[in-house]
Amino acid sequence: MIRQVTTTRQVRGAKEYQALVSLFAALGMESGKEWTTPNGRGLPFEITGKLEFIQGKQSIPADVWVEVTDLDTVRELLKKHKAKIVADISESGWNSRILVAEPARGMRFVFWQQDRPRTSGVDGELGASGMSFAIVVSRWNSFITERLLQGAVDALRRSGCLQRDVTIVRVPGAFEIPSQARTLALTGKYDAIVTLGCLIRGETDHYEHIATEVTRGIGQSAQETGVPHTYGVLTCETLEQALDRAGLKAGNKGHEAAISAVEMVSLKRKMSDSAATARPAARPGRKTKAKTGSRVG
Ligand code: DLZ
Repeated sequence: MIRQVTTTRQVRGAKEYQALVSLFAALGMESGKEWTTPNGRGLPFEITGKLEFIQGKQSIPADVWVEVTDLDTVRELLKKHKAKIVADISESGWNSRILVAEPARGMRFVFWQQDRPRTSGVDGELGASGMSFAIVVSRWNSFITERLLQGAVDALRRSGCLQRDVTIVRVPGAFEIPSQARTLALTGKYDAIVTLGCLIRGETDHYEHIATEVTRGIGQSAQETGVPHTYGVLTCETLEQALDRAGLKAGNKGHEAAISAVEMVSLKRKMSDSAATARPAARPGRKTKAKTGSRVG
């Protein structure tokens, strides 16, 4: 019978209306069509949610409860939008963290995030001391790829990796990255391979084919050699987009690929350490099979 439920909230002035609308758009909510009448205006936001009735006292009096995936980022956004924070992030007592804000006068929102279970999970660390890396970087679009390389080297050095433990290999274009990455992985000298390149759709014939082949080849080399490979190959629509991703607006993907490599090496070490401790001791009189093959990671 019921098709959908819309709950409405009325703000006092145009300024507050604008502030609320831009805050919720920044939080990633999809807006519908704004309507106007001589008496006012309204803008619906699409939500999937619940209509909850409560009897008795509400634990935190609020108009709307918004569950989020990353409360810390929401807090930053609230601050950026100069929304009033009534109660900063705290434990809720039901395995969640909550923050109470008043982005418009008298309108209270609880933003909350369910905590990740604390009992399980293994994370890699970000210290790269004692690790060795190979970076494969393509010369095609070197204006971009050299920036990615700078970002990657900077990330490794800042993570504690020595300069002598970073080998840089240049290849002609992105297409050559996978085969070179595999060659380096198979030497057994490197803990991880960082791959850097740049494909720009508007300027590349067979863009799709090259991009697919490069991505597949790098992934395959990682899986077949057992050496972590990280992906810093930009696949962009335009040169401007490539520039953004190589250090201007949207971070530096080379830097990110290098940090991921450090994390993957650490994770791999942790996993093999825990596998070694979990391995049952050989029973007396029973021969354990010797491991063969060279180390590739
Ligand atoms: C041929 C080509 C083209 C058209 N565009 C790019 C590109 O945008 N980015 C890139 O890294 N490489 C490009 N290449 C070169 C190929 O990757 C490859 O190096 C050559 O086809 C030689 O095998």
